[in-house]
Amino acid sequence: MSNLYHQAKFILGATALSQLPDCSTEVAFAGRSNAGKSTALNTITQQRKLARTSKTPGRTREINCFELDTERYLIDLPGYGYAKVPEAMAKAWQKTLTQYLLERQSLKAVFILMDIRHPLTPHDWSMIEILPESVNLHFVLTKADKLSRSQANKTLMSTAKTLEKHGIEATVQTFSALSKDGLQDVWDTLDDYFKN
Ligand SMILES: Nc1nc2c(ncn2[C@@H]2O[C@H](COP(=O)(O)OP(=O)(O)OP(=O)(O)O)[C@@H](O)[C@H]2O)c(=O)[nH]1
Ligand SMILES: [Mg+2]
Repeated sequence: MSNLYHQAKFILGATALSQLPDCSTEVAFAGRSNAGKSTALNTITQQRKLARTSKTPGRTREINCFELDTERYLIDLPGYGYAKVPEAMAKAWQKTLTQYLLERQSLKAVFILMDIRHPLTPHDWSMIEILPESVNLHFVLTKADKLSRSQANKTLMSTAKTLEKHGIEATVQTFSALSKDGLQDVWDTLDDYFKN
């Protein structure tokens, strides 16, 4: 079903929940600043310039909405935990994000992207704690190319174990935008969420 993702189109960058158009199913990409959310979206949609990426953390400031078709959206969320964002702005953003996660009716799943070298930071835990049980959770360990395959697998196992220990129901995978490792897993997972 990768064709569905290839046809993704940017529709708008929202600063408030009320600006987001209605759809029936959406999957949001969340994670720390610089985790690779926008890059992953570009890889998944096979469009190099769909979502803006940057070496500077804090690039994505709005809830960016990409339409696959009129009923299905992919959402690129601004990263959390970027120290250089002024406190007032970080607080305002936290409020919008919380509201989005709790109130967005069409939100089927959240992908939490984490740099494989820094999994499950305190900011990630705060995010996990906000999520209502009705929303599915899928973890993507990004930049897997930065580690050897065996190191990457080790982190995959330990992350899954830690989540299980905390009673968090979620799936976990590794991913690299560079090598495309894990791309098919992302497509398969999205297909499942968008199926019904
Ligand atoms: N080596 C490697 N670098 C990556 C990968 N994915 C992303 N990067 C790099 O990580 C940096 C951040 O990527 P972005 O996609 O802009 O990160 P983001 O999570 O959208 O960041 P914010 O918008 O600030 O929240 C960029 O320099 C990317 O080139 C990957 O799979 N491998
Ligand atoms: Mg981004």
